[in-house]
Amino acid sequence: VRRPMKIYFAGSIRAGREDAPVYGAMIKWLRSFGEVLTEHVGNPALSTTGDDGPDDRQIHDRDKAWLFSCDLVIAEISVASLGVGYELGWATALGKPVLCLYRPLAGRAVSAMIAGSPGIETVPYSTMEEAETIMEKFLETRAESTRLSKD
Ligand code: 6IA
Repeated sequence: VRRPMKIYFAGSIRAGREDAPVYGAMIKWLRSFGEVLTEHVGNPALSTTGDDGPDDRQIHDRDKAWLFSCDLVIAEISVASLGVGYELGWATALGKPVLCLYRPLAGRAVSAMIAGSPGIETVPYSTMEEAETIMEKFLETRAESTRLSKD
C-alpha cells in the first residue's frame, strides 16, 4: 500500500516574506504529488512576530518532528534564511533527499555549504514553469529510488 508522499517545503519566514507568493505557488503545485507538511510557509498572511500563535519552542519542535517524518525536502532559497539553512543541515544529516531552488541574482551566490553539499541538489530557475519541471524530475527520481530500495 502506497501512502501519500510527505513533502517538507522550506522557505524564509523571519528572514523576509517577499517570496511568500512564490512559496505559495510551489506548495499549491506540490499538493498534487503528496502531502505538504509545511503549508503555512506559503501563506502571505503569516505573521512573523507572533503574539497569539505558537511560541518559538513549539514551532521548532513541530517543524523538527515534520522534518524527521518527511520523505523529502524542497526549499526555495532565493531569500537566504538561517532557519531554512538549519533545516537543510538536519535534512542532510537524516539522509533525506533535498532539492534547493533559487533564482540567480547578480552579485549574490548561494552559500558553499548548500551548493557544495553532496546531499543537496541545488538548481537555478527563472520561471515557475521551469521550477515545476525541476521539481517534477526530482520527485520522479526520488519516488523511483524509494520503490527500488524496497525490493
Ligand atoms: O529563519 P526563518 O524564520 O526564515 O526560517 C524559516 C524556516 O523555519 C521555514 O522553512 C519554516 O519551516 C521554519 N519556521 C520558522 N518560523 C516558523 C513559523 N512561524 N511557523 C512555522 N515554521 C517556521 C510562525 C510565525 C510565528 C512567529 C508565530
